[in-house]
Amino acid sequence: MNNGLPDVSLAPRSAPSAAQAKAQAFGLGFDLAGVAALGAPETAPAFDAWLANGYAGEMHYLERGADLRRDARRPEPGMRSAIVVAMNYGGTQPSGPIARYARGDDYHDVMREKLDELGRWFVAASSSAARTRSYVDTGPVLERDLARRAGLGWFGKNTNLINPSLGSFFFIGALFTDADLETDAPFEADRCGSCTRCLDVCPTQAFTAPRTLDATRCISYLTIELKGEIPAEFRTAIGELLYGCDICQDVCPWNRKFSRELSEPAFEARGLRRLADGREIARAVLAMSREGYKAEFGGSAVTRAPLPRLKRNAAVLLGCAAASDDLPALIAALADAEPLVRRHVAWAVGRVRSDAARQALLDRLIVEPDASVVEALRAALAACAG
Ligand code: B12
Ligand code: SF4
Ligand code: SF4
Repeated sequence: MNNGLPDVSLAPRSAPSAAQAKAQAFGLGFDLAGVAALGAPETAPAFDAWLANGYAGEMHYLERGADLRRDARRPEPGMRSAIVVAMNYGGTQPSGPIARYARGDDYHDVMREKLDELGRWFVAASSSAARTRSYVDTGPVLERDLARRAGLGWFGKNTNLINPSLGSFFFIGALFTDADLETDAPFEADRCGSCTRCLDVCPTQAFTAPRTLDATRCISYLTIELKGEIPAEFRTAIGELLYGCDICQDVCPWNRKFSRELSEPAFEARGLRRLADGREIARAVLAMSREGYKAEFGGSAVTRAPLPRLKRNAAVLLGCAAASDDLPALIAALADAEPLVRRHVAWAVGRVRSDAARQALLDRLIVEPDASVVEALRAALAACAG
């Protein structure tokens, strides 16, 4: 029927171009932007093999969402392309006890807000109802795969995505849309060459091969994701690290040359996270109340580890330092409410190997109600004597 009006239902639907979407992304403060068509990731078999080898450890959500991760069209049916973005988090900041990515405001919130804004702009600039959805490690998506396909970089041997003009100290995010946008060429080159610095430096030898990480050995996993006991074999390798690990990125020549200054104020380090002295932070954490924890770490990525897990890490850090100056803080923490914390504190006290340390372990042994902590106290006493 022709009533003189244009037939809107048959009019071609128009959406912003890929170039306009990327320009908008840069305007919002993203450092890199590219477009990829959604589909089955080429690296899905590598992901499957990784799961089958048990390298995900306790990160069961990866296994649960595996089927969705195997095809980027599955998390939200009808979506067709993704504007993939990256945001620098300041690789020139000195390395320290808290990994760089977790020192400022939580990147999920910061990036999500910007991506949602990009989404609102995209919908408003489309001629008919368009759908978008933001992801920043907030859905079952293989983000590094998507980012490589959008041309943002290559998979380094340390598994991080590296961009030739930014290095690897950046976050990845994506805005899925139901529009067919012009795609960028995938990043095909491997610029690692014969370098193996990251593989050689890893303190826990967590790489089973180039580009394959056994997360259950990785300090990032051990200090953030692992809920229970840090296995004894890894404790001394953790050294000065309290939360996360940047070591295999610090040594990367691409980061040494191309890391950028922090430009996003939200990622600037706050409070204790500004400190370079791991022992000072660890002592403060060990003495922290729930309220203190919320005030100090609320709104940051550190809250991925609840307070007892963070105290466990603090005990391991102080145990690695094995300094008698830290003994008062450790002795106070032998009375912590959580057996998990007390077990790790007992280990740390044992590492100090002094008469005062031995006496503190004996004093606690008399009153300790938990059998698992009693066992840890006895092992620590044996270490003290040895
Ligand atoms: C689980 C997870 C972890 C785990 C496991 C990491 C790992 N390497 O597997 C742990 C807790 C250890 C971790 C640590 C870190 N993480 Co993390 N993590 C994730 C998460 C949620 C899923 C990653 C995953 O699926 N792992 C399974 C493996 C198989 O996949 P993959 O690591 O992505 O590897 C892909 C490629 O390398 C390739 N591949 C793998 N093997 C092979 C082999 C060959 C031969 C080839 C060609 C390709 C290939 O295929 C894989 C699948 O696409 C992503 C967010 C997301 N939704 O994707 C963030 C993410 C990967 N993490 C990130 C960050 C920042 C970190 C840390 C730097 C934090 C820190 N400072 O402590 C460290 C880095 C440690 C490291 N060397 O990777 C960023 C990485 C940004 C970047 N530039 O790459 C992401 C993308 C989060 C984000 N939105 O920004 N992380
Ligand atoms: S993040 Fe640290 S522990 Fe994990 S693979 Fe890299 S160097 Fe090893
Ligand atoms: S350190 Fe060397 S091998 Fe490792 S990711 Fe960087 S360039 Fe690649």
